[in-house]
Amino acid sequence: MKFDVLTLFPEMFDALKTSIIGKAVEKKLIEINLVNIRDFSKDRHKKVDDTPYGGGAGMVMRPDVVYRAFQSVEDKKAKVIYMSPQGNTLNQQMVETLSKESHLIILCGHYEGIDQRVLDKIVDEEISIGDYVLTGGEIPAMVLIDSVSRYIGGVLKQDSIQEESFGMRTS
Ligand code: 4FM
Repeated sequence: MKFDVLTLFPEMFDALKTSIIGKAVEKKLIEINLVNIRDFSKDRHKKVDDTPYGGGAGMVMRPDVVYRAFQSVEDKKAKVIYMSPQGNTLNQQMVETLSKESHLIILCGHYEGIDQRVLDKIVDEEISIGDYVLTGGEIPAMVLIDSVSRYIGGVLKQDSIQEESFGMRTS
């Protein structure tokens, strides 16, 4: 399984280097490629935010910058996921379904969100980790990577997936 993560804060994902996910990367069972959206700003000041198209309060991430970051990893076979409180709430069934994909591209939003025009163009599925608002999609992306990776063969020691689900209803 390959994960490409489009983010303004790639350093946050250092947390995944420890523990079981770090081991899975070392063993090449999963691959996590971090793409810094800011690298795709053409502005001299590396600006990535803008006032919303059509008006409104706050700032959104610029669609052109997000789109160029996406194009750097674009793959027709990949599923593109946007982490947002407006998405479908993640559950174990969705995690299991996503683990059958070969390539996930995860977009992490900041500010008041991402310009809707680029979301409409590139995103296949909007997913939330719960009904609360965070400052960014990075922690949700880590939750998604961690939960999905447990289903990849060899990541957990044998039988753990079922055993650890004993106390929980997954259907
Ligand atoms: C906040 C993204 C506002 C977009 C965020 C907007 C979140 C969540 C989350 C930050 N992501 N589950 N809850 N992201 O709060 O997934 Cl507009």
